[in-house]
Amino acid sequence: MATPVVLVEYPADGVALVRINRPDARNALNLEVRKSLVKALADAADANNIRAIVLTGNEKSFAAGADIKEMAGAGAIEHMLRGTDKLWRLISSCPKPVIAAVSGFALGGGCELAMTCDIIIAGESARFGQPEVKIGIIPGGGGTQRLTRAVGKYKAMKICLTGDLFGAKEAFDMGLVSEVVADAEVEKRAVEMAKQIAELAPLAVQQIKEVVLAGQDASLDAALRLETKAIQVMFASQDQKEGMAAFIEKRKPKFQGR
Ligand code: CO8
Repeated sequence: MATPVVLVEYPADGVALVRINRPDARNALNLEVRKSLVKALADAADANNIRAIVLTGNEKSFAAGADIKEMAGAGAIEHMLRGTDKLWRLISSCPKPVIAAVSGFALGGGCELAMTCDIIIAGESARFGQPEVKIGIIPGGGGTQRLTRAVGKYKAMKICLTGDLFGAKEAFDMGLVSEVVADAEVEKRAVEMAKQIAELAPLAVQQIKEVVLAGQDASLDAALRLETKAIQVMFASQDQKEGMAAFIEKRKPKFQGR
C-alpha cells in the first residue's frame, strides 16, 4: 500500500499534528495532498477531544508549493475543474486554531498554506517566498491577498514581483512569522503552544479566531461590534462561569467547551 501523503499524529492531549508527507517532492502540494489536508483538518475540527492543530512538513520542507509537474500541462478549464480554490477555502476555514510549524521551504502554495494558519512557528533556516512569477504564473492560493494583509503592500509587492526567497528572521521582522526557534525545536515548540491553547476555553479560542479573521476585512466599527457580540455570547457559556470562579477560588479552571 502506498504511504499516505498526509499523516495525522496525536502528540499531546487535545492536539492533532497533521504532517505533509511527500519528502521526495519537497512536499509539493498535489491534489491528493490538498484533498488529504481537507479531510485531516475536517476530522480534527469534528473531533471533540481535539482543540488545537499543528500543521507541518519535514525538516527540509514545509511545502515547496503547488505541484508544478501536476499543473504544467493543464489548461484553464481543467484547472478550474480541479477545484483547487474550493480546497483552499476548506483548508483555510478550519474553525479550530491551526499552528504552522515551518522547517525548510515554505514556497508558493507552501507559503500560502502557512498563511492560512493562525500562528506560524519557523525554524531559523526556514525559507519563505512566492516564486510563482519565475515560472510564469502568479500566487493563486491567497499570496497576493493574505501576504499583503500580513506584511503591507510594499513588502508583499517586493516578494511577489521578484519571487526572491527570504529567511525566517526577515519573515519575523515583517510580521509574517509569530516566532522563530532553533531548527530542531520547531515541532516541539508548535506542539507545546498547541497544548497550551488546547487547555484554554475552547469556545473562547474559536471565537477569537473567528472575530480576528472576520474583523480583518470589515470596517473597524463593524469589527468592534462583532467582537462585542462575541464577548456577550461568551457569558452564556459554562466555561466563562468556570473560568471566573476558578480565578476567584484560586484554582486551575476545567474547561468543557460548553
Ligand atoms: N512541484 C513539483 N515538484 C517539486 C516541487 C514543486 N513545487 N518542488 C520540488 N519538487 C521536486 C523536484 O522536481 C525534485 O524532483 P526530482 O527528484 O524528481 O527531480 C525534488 O522535488 C527535489 O527538488 P530539488 O532537487 O529541486 O531540491 P532542492 O533542495 O535542490 O530545491 C526547492 C528545493 C528550492 C524547493 C526547489 O525544488 C524549487 O525551487 N521548487 C519549486 C518552488 C516553486 O516554484 N514553488 C511554487 C510553485 S507554484 C505555486 O505554488 C502556485 C500556487 C497556486 C495554487 C493555487 C492553484 C489554483
